[in-house]
This record gives sequence, C-alpha cells and structure tokens, in this order.
Amino acid sequence: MSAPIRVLTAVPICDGHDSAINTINLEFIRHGIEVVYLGFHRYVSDIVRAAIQEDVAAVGISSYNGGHIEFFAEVVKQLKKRGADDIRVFGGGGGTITHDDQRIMQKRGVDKIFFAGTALTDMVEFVRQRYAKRPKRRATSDPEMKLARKLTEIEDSYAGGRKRSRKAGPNAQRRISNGKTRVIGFTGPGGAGKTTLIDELVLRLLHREPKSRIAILSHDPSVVGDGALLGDRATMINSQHDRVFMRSMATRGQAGGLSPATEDCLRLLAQQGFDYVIIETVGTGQEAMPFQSKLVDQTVLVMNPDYGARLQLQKIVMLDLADIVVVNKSDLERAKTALNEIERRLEQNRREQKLISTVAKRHRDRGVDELCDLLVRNATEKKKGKR
Ligand code: B12
Ligand SMILES: Nc1nc2c(ncn2[C@@H]2O[C@H](COP(=O)(O)OP(=O)(O)OP(=O)(O)O)[C@@H](O)[C@H]2O)c(=O)[nH]1
Ligand SMILES: [Mg+2]
Repeated sequence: MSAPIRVLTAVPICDGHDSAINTINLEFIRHGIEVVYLGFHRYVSDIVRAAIQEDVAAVGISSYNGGHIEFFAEVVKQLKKRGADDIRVFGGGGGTITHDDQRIMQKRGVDKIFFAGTALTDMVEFVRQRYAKRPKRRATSDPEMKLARKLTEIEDSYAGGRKRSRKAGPNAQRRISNGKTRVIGFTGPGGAGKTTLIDELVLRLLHREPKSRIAILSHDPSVVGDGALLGDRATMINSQHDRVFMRSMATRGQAGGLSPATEDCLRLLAQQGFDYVIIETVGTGQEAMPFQSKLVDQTVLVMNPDYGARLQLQKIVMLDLADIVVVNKSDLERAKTALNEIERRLEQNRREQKLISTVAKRHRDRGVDELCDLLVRNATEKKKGKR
C-alpha cells in the first residue's frame, strides 16, 4: 500500500466563512488523504514555511474575502523562491472567485480553482489524480527542505506495514538525545491543552535563548479510511517561526499515541542540532504509555481538571510514569479540587514528580513560566552532565 497523500490547507483571513474548509478537510480525510490544517489568519510566509516543513504535495487555500489573485500568486512565488515549486497550489472560494480570476491565477502558477457547486468527490478525485505521485524533485541544499524530505522518506518506508515499528529493535534501549538536544515528551487526554501549552513554552524558549532552535513532532490520529486531520498547527501561533521546525505525523494505524515511524524520525531530528525537540502524542487514554523506550529525556503529562472522580486517577498509568504533571485549564471551576486530588495521588508514588498548575491559554501565565523554568533548568543541568 502506498503512503497517503499529504496536503496542507489554510485560510488567509476568516470573516465567518469557515464551513467550507471544515467540510473539505473532512471529505479529504475520509478518503485517505492526510490534511495538515494550518487554520485561519495565516500569512503567505507561514503557509510556505509550513508547506516546506511538512513536505506536502500541495497547498489548498480557501478564500472568501477577495484579494485571492494576489494571495494565491504570492504563495506560488514564495514556494518557487525557496526552490519548492514541486509543492503545488489549488483552492476555492465559493462564489467569490470568478472564472476570469481563475484564468489569471492559473497563468501565475495555480493548478486549479473549484467553484461553487462542485461535488466534493470531484475535489477528492482531483487530488488523487494530480498529487498522488510526486514529481521528480531537484536536489536541494536548503537544510530545512532536506530534513523535511528525509522525514517523508522515513514515514513512507513504514507505509502499509512495510516496515515494523522499532519498539523491539536493537536501538530500543539507546537514548535518543545527545549532549546538546533535550527531548521532551508531552502526552495527555485529547483537548487537555497540550498544543496550547507547547506553543506558550516555545514563545518563552525563543525569547530566553535568542539563538535556540526548536523542533516539534506532533501526532494526531489516523481515522477510518486512513486519512488524518493533522490539526495541531492550527492552534500554534508562536511556533510559526523561522527558528521552529514543526512536523505533523499521523498514527497510521498504530495504537498508543505515536506513529510507527516516530522513533526513527526522532533520532533524525536529534542529530540536527536543535536545542529542544518537543514531541506531542495524540490525545491518549488511561492505559497509554507512549514513551516506553528511551525516547525522551523528560515526560510531561498534561491533565484536564475534568477527568472524572478520584477513582479515575488510580487508573491513569502515566500518573506513575510522568516526570512532570501539569493540571492545565486551572481557570475552570474544578481545577482546585483536581490539583489536590492529583497531589495526593502522586504522593503515593513516592518518587520525585513535579506538579504544576497552568492556564495555557492565558498570556504570561505564571504556571507556564514555572514549567518553562523547570524544563530549562533540567536542560542546563544535562548540558553540564549532571543528568
Ligand atoms: C454560507 C455562507 C455564509 C455563512 C458562512 C457560514 C460559515 N460558518 O462558513 C454566513 C451566513 C456566516 C455568511 C456571512 C457572510 N457572507 Co457569505 N456566503 C455563504 C455562501 C452562501 C456559501 C459559502 C459556503 O461555505 N458554502 C459551502 C462550500 C463547501 O461551498 P462553496 O462555498 O460553494 O465552495 C465550493 C468551492 O469553492 C470549493 N472550495 C471552497 N474553499 C475551498 C478550499 C479548498 C482547499 C478547495 C479544494 C476547494 C474549496 O468547495 C466548494 C465545492 O462545492 C456563499 C455563496 C457561495 N457559494 O460562495 C456566500 C458568500 C461567500 N457570502 C458573501 C457575503 C457578502 C457575506 C457577508 C459579508 C454578508 C453580510 N453582508 O453580512 C457575511 C460575511 C461574514 C461576516 N463578516 O460576518 C458573498 C461574498 C461576496 C464576495 N466577497 O465576493 C457570497 C459569495 C454570497 C454572494 N453571492 O453575495 N456567509
Ligand atoms: N479554559 C481553558 N481552555 C484552554 C486552556 N488551554 C487550552 N485551552 C483550550 O482547550 C482546547 C484544546 O486545546 P489544545 O491545545 O488543542 O489541546 P490538545 O491537548 O493539544 O488537544 P489534542 O491534540 O486534540 O489532543 C482549545 O480550545 C484551547 O484554547 C486553558 O488553560 N484554559
Ligand atoms: Mg494537540
């Protein structure tokens, strides 16, 4: 079985017309396409950076606001400037893009515009026909593009079970990180705020360490039909940055929170001189232990205050294993009780685990500062060889 087609979708400006992109994303993923969704209010440079890092076959833009001729053309132009003109551009905008507009846009390098009334299946068919096979690509000296292409090779080598996950392989006990790179694993239930928290941490790390480079490897689940909505980028604001390399991965049939190719991808990222490599699992269940082998230096479990009752806490395996437990959404009513209950639960473990309370969606949250301090302190100790 061949690897799924990967496309990036984005909306330049949102004035309320968001149902089209949601409908199209859903239709694509149902038909086996992996969609990296970048969300709304995105600059051309954000779209181009994301498309290159994610090494997608094409970028699909939904535009209902006017200015589409210039916007689409600028995406094509900037991709070309980076030597990434193999990444194609297509899209639509209901009744706002005319046939005359399309003619001009195609002259400027856009593949196709879909007009109001097009059947969704026609768009899926177009993507399959046009983007399943990547054109032969020129060699590149762009380090970001090289890295992105290598990650694709690794991921694709596992497609359709061709290669088995390395869990039991010879490298399983070999630590991934080296002297320079700190690998931090974030896990926790769906929607607990992992991505929002990572994005806030990235903001602080970029600010504190003005030359630091960060990689993020983010996972979302593959759905029935093998497609996936890789949506973490849509929540990221600060991580759309030239010192951040982000890659979204689908689980492609593997249970437990990661993808069969995660370990190999992580090993590659750890060799690239990043100061931090941050990995986010999919939203996990009670039994999940995603970081079994020596994949990461530190694990952060992000909890939602609404986990149920105290009994539920006894069942969450990661509460025994995590180095740091974060109770996020501390602005919610139950947060105080949750913090107390989790504190009691961690005391039973009789090992050193930190508990931090955060409101990741609040700007300059003190809890996020505290988490950042802790991660930086541990990283510095590691560089000095204390850990
Ligand atoms: C539904 C709708 C709304 C809803 C949006 C709901 C939502 N959550 O998205 C609401 C009521 C909020 C709305 C509001 C407005 N709307 Co309105 N709206 C529409 C309408 C009727 C349908 C849009 C839609 O989502 N259709 C469903 C999608 C799936 O189909 P589609 O739009 O036909 O798109 C096809 C292709 O283009 C393609 N496609 C679209 N995007 C993408 C992306 C990719 C990657 C791909 C591959 C394909 C693709 O997929 C579809 C296949 O059939 C259109 C008419 C139209 N057809 O464009 C007007 C329309 C877009 N709206 C319009 C206007 C003017 C407005 C308002 C300004 C009205 C007002 N005066 O308040 C406001 C602006 C929003 C705001 N600031 O509040 C105008 C825009 C005119 C222009 N700019 O040229 C339109 C064209 C209506 C018209 N003929 O006047 N609107
Ligand atoms: N009230 C509140 N909402 C938050 C907080 N942090 C994040 N959220 C919201 O929670 C929702 C989910 O946040 P994400 O960061 O996408 O959560 P996630 O854990 O990465 O989700 P998955 O990747 O889907 O598992 C978003 O709507 C956030 O805005 C917080 O501290 N308080
Ligand atoms: Mg997330």
